[in-house]
Amino acid sequence: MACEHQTSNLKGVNLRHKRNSIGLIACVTVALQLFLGASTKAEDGYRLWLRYELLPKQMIAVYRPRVTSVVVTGKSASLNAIRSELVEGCTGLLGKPVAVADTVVHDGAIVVGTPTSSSLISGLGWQRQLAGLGTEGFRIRSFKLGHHSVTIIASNGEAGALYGAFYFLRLMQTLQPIDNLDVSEKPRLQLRVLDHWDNLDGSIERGYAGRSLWDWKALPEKVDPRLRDYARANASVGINGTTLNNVNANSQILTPEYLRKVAAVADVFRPYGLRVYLSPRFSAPIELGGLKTADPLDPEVAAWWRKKSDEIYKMIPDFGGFLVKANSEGQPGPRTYNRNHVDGANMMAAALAPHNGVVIWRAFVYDAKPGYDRAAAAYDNLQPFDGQFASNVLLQVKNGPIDFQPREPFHPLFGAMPKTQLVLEVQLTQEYLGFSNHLVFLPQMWREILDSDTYANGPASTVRKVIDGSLYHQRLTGMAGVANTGSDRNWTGHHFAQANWYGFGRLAWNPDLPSRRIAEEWINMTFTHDVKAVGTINRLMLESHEAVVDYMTPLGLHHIMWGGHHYGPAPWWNTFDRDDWNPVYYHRADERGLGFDRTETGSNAVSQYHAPVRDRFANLNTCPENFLLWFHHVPWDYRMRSGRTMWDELALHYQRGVDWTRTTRKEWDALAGVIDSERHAEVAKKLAIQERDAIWWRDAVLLYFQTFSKRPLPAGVDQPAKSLAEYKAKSLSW
Ligand code: GCV
Repeated sequence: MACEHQTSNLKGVNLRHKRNSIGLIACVTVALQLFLGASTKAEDGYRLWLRYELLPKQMIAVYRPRVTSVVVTGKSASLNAIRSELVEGCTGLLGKPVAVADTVVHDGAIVVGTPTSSSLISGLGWQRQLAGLGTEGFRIRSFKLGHHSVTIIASNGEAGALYGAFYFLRLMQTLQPIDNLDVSEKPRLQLRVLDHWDNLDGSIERGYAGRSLWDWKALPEKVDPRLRDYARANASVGINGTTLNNVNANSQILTPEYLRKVAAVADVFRPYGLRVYLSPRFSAPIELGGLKTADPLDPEVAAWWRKKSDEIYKMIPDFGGFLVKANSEGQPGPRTYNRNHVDGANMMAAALAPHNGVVIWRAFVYDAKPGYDRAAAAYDNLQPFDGQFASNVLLQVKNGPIDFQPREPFHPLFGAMPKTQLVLEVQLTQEYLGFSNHLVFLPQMWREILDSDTYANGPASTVRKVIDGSLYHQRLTGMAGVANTGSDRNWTGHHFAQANWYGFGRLAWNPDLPSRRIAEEWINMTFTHDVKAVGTINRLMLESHEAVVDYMTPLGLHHIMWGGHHYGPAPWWNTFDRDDWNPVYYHRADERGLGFDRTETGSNAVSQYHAPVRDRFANLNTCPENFLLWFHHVPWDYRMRSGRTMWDELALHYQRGVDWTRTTRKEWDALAGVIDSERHAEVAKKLAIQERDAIWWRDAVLLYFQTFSKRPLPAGVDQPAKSLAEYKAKSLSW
């Protein structure tokens, strides 16, 4: 095994090793692992980033004197969770049992709790500081308590204390100093929610990692112990909510039978600060209540929702609220009854308000009208209602105006509804990005959105500032992610897809975090501390998004996937009744050129953006090339900034994407020996699929567009492996 490497450190603990010392560490590590029985643990990915494997020897020597006991007084379920997490984590990382104590008798105690749970903490006089951090924020300090050097992790809430405990563990997992701590943290967004598109029959819409984690048949009698690990993982990154069922909802979820099941799940999640939300079907008053209508202005309907909310809160006192998809893709909604979105959302909000619940209303609404641009639809449908939603309604807006494409410009609703509480919705599950077969690190893409400047209040009015309340000072803030988890042993299908779950939580906690830092943390916690390997993997992760865009939809192309399942290319697709479900609607290829004209000469959807973004996008000469075909119909011979024609540039992007998959496979192969063989082999298999798919994408798309461009492939682009007819004949399999 070639272990010549330095051990990674994120901040400054110097850990340079020579080959010999690493050899020694490896031996000691193996011996200790055998001693601890750690070697029996399969590296199947189940433990996610909470593996708590033995740290490098030098760090153990540094940390051990500072971590001798865990002092968590009190007996609530959350305090028990904190205690057991710290004991398990510290013992695993440091290779020596860490004692549980009631009080501080030695140096190195880790004292955790709230002023209510711990007299040690209430005696510190930190009331003012803790009050400023809220119940989810925490303070961590290296402290002299009497004669003893200890670490205090304190919060005004047990959830905050738990987050602090995970923060402290992460410091060790990522080899940071823990000897002089003075940390104050609080989440920047209030609602940090995973949305599961899980159906009651156990299937998952757009799920690529097995079946639903919620076994509705077995619940509430039998609760899968795995749910506790799900909650731990979420708490470790600060996720505080989970919507259990698909937004394409089934009314049954609101029956007493199912609510008992939901309550059983909520009981497991509660100690980890994870609140449960549900997606109700708007027509439930008809389906469950036997009413003739679900008209939101009908007093009987409103009364039904009030009663239902009361019933829910009796069973689940900390229930989060409703996530609603209404009048979208066939779902019923207020417009079914000639009412509007505000009527629907506010009626439900009134039912939840007495219990402090919220309504999260989705802005993913688009109509099927002739000549209509889907990219303009959500804005047209929702923007006029700015300022009219009740104070416990949030409007959840996808990152881009179409639908979780590999790359989209930011959604024009960000910055267009200053009097509405907007939540950013991103998709962890890779519906349009190669399912759980392709390595793509999504925080890189989400950063792009968060950093996009809307210019709503002049320069520096970024999407991040719209959602975190710094631009409009809204009461409620949030970020939601469509979950990528399932019953697969490794949770997400692809080991690297775990990083998207991790990264979502980290960004929802702090939307300013650089994606490089998120990746670096995750790699250290999940794979290795080897500096060289961390560097390589980090680079591959950061490059991955651009690579996927290159081989799927470069230069602003979008929605050219195979119809229905969305895996693989089908730019020729034109058979759906609805125009806006057909790829040909989006790319508009013809003899003249390629792309959707969204300027004044076309749909003018670009006008929904503020100046100067609007002007930059609208002008062919200033439009960023990565959005060129999103906003413009561009001649095949149009000169790009590189001096090449658009056609040549397009083809070279596809080739570049393929090349990336090839070099990535080689680089990953070279990490054999640094990464455990089990996960190494599994990732290698996925990378082989990714290369196969990238080639397929390049060939199928270029062959098809070539029927319009009538130009040869430029030098440097491989000749297609099959004919266009063959690519059209059957979809890429996954
Ligand atoms: C849950 C896209 C997906 C649908 C999904 C929808 C949504 O259209 O293809 O599966 O439905 O988005 O976000 O509601």
